[in-house]
Amino acid sequence: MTTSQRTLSIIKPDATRRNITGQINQRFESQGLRIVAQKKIRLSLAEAEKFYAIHKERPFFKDLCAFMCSGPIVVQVLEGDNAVLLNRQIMGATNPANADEGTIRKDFAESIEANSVHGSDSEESAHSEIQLFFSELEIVG
Ligand code: IDP
Ligand code: MG
Repeated sequence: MTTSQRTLSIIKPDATRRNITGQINQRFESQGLRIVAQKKIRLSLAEAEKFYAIHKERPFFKDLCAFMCSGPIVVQVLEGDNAVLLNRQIMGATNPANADEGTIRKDFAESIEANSVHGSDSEESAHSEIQLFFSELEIVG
């Protein structure tokens, strides 16, 4: 059974810096995800801390938030069948050393922190993460 879903994706500062947002978007589009909202923004430290609040006790939290503010990011809503899981597969494992061949993180990530993309990990987090960045009027399916 297939279910159309939406998920939040972020192209992180390491990727915008290297001018590879188009190459990353090509991975989504060629594998069945549609970009139904997209904008380039720069996060404040407070916004990065809010977005990654779930990780606030982790040792890498401070560095991660500083990294996410270090340059522009592209936030986007991806839509398609099983979009949450499909996007996680297209992204690959958090640590590029463990990522499968042909995934975005395997091919583009610089490190476990600067790993080029974020993708929601469940339908619930997709819903709240999309609301954090987009109004319904900005999402055009
Ligand atoms: P995910 O992005 O694959 O869902 P999470 O465990 O949710 O991975 O971690 C969020 C982000 O925090 C990762 O994408 C990565 O940028 C960073 N991160 C995760 N683990 C580490 C680590 O051990 N060292 C440094 N940064 C990390
Ligand atoms: Mg995560």
